[in-house]
Amino acid sequence: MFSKAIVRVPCKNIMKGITSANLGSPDYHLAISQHREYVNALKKCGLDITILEADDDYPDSTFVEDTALLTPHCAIITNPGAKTRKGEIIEIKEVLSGFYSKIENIIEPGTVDAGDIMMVGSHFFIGLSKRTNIEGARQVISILNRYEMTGSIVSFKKVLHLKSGVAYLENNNLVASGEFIGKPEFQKYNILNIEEDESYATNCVCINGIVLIPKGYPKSKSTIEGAGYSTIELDVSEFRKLDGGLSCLSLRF
Ligand code: CIR
Repeated sequence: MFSKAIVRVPCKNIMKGITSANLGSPDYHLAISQHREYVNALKKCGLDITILEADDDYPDSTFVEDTALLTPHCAIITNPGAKTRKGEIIEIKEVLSGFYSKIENIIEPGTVDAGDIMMVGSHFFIGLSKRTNIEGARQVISILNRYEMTGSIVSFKKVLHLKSGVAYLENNNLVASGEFIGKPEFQKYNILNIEEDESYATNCVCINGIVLIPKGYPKSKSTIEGAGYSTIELDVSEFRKLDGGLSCLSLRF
């Protein structure tokens, strides 16, 4: 169960965020209202929310998920792979020190975006990507081992982050699309297959039994509801324009 989340309000410079999507520039005001709805949904899932102020120095700073891996035993502050995002960790570390007595750090030459890390109980799958390198993944695993948790490495080719293509919904259910569906390491889970034309919906988040899903993906909604979950649909069009999605917008713990 999660009881808390940390989010950061999108900043005015959000249109300068990193993107590979060809969907145009995000609208700041729409992003603000979509973010407000996101926070309301987290509250409906029973979470106490810490809302950090917008930070114009970091256009991508609303995607707080990438800055830390939160485990039941420690927080691991990442070293984000993109140069323009590295400074995001400074304030996140301060905020997390109010919640965690054990704080660990990923250090150069290791880089990690926590969007590449999926928690399944006390095991963590770590995707190697343009943002997370092998050295960063090894540092994460060695920290996890010190706290009696485990980690393993997953390689992939097509998406930005591991959790762009796979999401664990608890109870052995795993949402997956594209190259992740056939991965040997995921075959022990009940795979809920997201079709290629709805692959963006793979980035959903299960919070205390409720699944937040992006609005506009009806086949994925019915697949997830068919597995017994209630869902909350949220419009995240402005975050999608920056390759971001539902999981990226919060740190849940
Ligand atoms: C970036 O490229 O870093 C941001 N524009 C999007 C980050 C999305 N984060 C995530 O998937 N965890």
